[in-house]
Amino acid sequence: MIKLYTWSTPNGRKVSIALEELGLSYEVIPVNIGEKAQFEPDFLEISPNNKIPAIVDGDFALMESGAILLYLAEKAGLLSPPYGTPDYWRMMEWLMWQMGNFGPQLGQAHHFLKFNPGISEYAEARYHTEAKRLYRVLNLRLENRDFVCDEFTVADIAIWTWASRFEYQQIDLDDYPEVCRWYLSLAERPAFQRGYIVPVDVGPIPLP
Ligand SMILES: N[C@@H](CCC(=O)N[C@@H](CS)C(=O)NCC(=O)O)C(=O)O
Repeated sequence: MIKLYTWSTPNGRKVSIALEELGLSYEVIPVNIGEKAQFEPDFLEISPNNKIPAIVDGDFALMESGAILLYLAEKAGLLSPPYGTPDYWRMMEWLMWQMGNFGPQLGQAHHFLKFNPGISEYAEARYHTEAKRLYRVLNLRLENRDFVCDEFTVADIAIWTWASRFEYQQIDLDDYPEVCRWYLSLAERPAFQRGYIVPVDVGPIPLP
């Protein structure tokens, strides 16, 4: 059974939602990052960068949500096009877009806009502007598409969990109609609803 070390955050939920979508059985080990549990020596053995999520499958430990999503998709043989095909690299492109942009930049928006308002007008404007730019990029990509790639993949899961914090980012999803449609359609999936409340049920999925 896969052990999932996680907390109720966008990066953590990527993995619980993927596990639910893939139908893999897993055991949850909550790592309360608000109480600094990510710095405990036992957890650092599994996740040397002191961040959730991480998994342990047998005696194999893996950190970094993007790597974990690819590992799980490969293990289950689902949510990823065949390795090496153009579709595979398209999925990888959007997964890397999330890991390098629609995650780190939105995380900065959370830091300045939601948790530390008034500390830096410059940083608030910078990350809000960047958040809006990223939503415009995603909106364009989703025109005439049900999913970020031609089929539903782990890239959708990775991007969706960050979009679910639209309120923190001061983003009005109605300004991005294609994103809004895609977001709502995924929010209806039972696996998203089950994975969203792991490890702590903090209430329903936010809806615009
Ligand atoms: N690139 C990493 C980022 C993971 C990450 O930032 N995790 C946050 C929660 S979403 C965390 O554990 N923060 C605790 C800390 O920074 O001490 C991934 O995608 O897994």
